[in-house]
Amino acid sequence: MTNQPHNLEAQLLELQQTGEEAIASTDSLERLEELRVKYLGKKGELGALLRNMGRLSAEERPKIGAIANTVKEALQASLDRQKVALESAKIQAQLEAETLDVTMPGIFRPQGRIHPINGIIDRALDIFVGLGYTVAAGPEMETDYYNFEALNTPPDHPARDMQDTFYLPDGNLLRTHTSSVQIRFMETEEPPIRIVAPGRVYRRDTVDATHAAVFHQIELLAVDEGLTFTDLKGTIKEFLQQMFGDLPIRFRASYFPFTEPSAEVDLQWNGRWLEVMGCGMVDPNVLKAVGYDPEIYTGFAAGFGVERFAMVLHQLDDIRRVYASDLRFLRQF
Ligand code: 2U9
Repeated sequence: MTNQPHNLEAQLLELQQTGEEAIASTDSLERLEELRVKYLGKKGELGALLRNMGRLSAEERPKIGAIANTVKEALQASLDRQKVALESAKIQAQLEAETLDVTMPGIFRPQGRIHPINGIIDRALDIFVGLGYTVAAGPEMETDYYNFEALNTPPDHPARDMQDTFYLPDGNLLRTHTSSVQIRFMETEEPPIRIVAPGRVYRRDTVDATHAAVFHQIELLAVDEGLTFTDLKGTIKEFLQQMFGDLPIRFRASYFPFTEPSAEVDLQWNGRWLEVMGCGMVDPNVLKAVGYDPEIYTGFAAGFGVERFAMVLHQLDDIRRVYASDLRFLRQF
């Protein structure tokens, strides 16, 4: 009989007890809110019990009303307590999860280094950029035209031999020098030009301690009105001084199909003359091939092998070691 005072009082006290137990054992703030609605909400259990109060006698009503108030306050107090407890547990868990244990060992990240070949390329390009040159690049697979024909290299020249050049099945080839880059550049640009072309080149050499089938070259080219062999010598002297220090150099007459006159450059290193570069005035036929008028323009060019520079500067006796990926060796640079 729900409308009897003692019964209602007992029901209120029971509601308080089960409510307090349920609230104390909640483990989430969402569940706690559900319990608040269940007990104290508009359509909650406490409200449902109190709707029966109208049937009570005038003297019973304030007594039950007072009990209902204490039940409501007790449940609200438990909800508040549990809310504070759950919120602080949540913050505590978050703090623990985000704690940084400074005594843990660190993560090992091996330190990278610039490869000795790239180190030389970087230094050389820096020097030429300082002299006003722009860096140019082009494809490693080339046509016969860009690698040989435009460079005044006659069809019977030994460099064109199957023994010396890697030909591809489609008739193209792997460039044997970066000069093809300069030809492509001159085809689209007008003088004055100052460019430096670094890159991989391929030769069908016998591989030994000082020769590789793939190596790196840097070539420079300047074309302008009135350039002379003196400009070439001055440029090379400045470059070699910045690269190796102030050592004696000498120019020896030589021959290349794409330069005339041509020279090789020797550097006195530890008392011995070492050949370090080739150079010359751009052959008028090369200028003609790209549509420059050789009566107006002259040019100078030079080239060197990066591996050879690396061997001299780092005192290496076998170039194959820089490509062997042996970190004990590479870490020395
Ligand atoms: C154009 C015209 C001329 C580039 C030059 C050399 C001389 C030279 C070698 C050095 C050692 C290649 O790495 S190596 O084997 N190079 O001796 N190179 S003149 O002459 C050019 C380049 C581009 C249009």
